[in-house]
Amino acid sequence: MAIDRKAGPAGPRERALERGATAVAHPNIALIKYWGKSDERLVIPYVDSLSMTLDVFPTVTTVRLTPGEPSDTVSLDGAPAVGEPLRRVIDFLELIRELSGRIEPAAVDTRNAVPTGAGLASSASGFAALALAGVTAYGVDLDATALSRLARRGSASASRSVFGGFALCHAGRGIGAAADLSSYAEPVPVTDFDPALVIALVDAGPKAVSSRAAMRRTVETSPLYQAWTISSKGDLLDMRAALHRGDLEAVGEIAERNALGMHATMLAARPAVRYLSPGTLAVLDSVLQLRADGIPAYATMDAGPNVKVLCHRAHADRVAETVSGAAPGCSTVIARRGPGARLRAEAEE
Ligand code: 2P0
Repeated sequence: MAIDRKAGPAGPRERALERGATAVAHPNIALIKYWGKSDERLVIPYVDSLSMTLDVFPTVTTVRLTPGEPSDTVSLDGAPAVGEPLRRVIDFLELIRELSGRIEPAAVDTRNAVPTGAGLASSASGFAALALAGVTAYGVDLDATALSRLARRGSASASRSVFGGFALCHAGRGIGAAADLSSYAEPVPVTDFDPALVIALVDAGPKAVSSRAAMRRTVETSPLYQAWTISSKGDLLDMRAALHRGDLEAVGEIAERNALGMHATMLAARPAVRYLSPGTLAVLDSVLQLRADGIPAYATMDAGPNVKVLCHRAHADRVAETVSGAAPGCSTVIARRGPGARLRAEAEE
């Protein structure tokens, strides 16, 4: 919605525009993965995905309009952003400016409590926070669905971080504008399920291949890709039922097979994309050992070597201890389900 730009004394909304807006969002981990786009420009996923938003590693982003400045400025973890990250933020601000009818550039300050680019979903929390801070700073009113759809244009996984708890991102139906309109996330109501997710940081360095490039290569060259998209549909149905029952063993088994299947598609790409390191495999072995010892624990991996282990909260410390001993230098963080993106009150700043 365009805001009123008539001259006159500044109202509360104009004052808010001058101050800017700060939003907080958390990463999410997909239990049913998104991998591959049917439209790269519009960021339309080929498959539905379902995730749990975490209560750790928030991103805090402030967007402030800077009338009179020649261009947008972006600070990422205290340093000026350059190259691809800068371009992605500017392109995203351009979408918000189109919605707002305003043309002023903006200053963006974003801080991640998680290593950027290490397969720990910093783009999910990053674009969810940027979407909310950005629309607020530019005076655009969006409902949660529209905000999720907008966040998707930054990064498909960001559409899910708009919501807390569990969220389902719909793959787009049709092409072009129809696909854009039909691809967004929505909350999945899950009442009696509050597991722990033990994040095993095998290697927090930046990844060798961006997930964007890796998924393109997988879609274009992997003979296993289509088969995985088909099996993923069944996984999603099974996952929804398992979440509804609060059945940790079933949720874990489905999440693990879905993630391993996704990595199989990448390993079959030409050339192969391999995010799983020796440390990853050592952690996976320790998860199997935990299960053999009677502790329900299940692994999922994203576009990086780190492993996220789903387990009962009562077992989280034992699981963390076991997996951190499995690989040299491996550290762990215990997460639970966390909140959706929210604006931060001035008093908190
Ligand atoms: C996911 N991942 O569902 C999957 C599983 C990684 C593996 O979404 O290209 O940063 O910006 O839409 O969202 C990571 O990719 O990719 C991701 P883009 P994104 O969480």
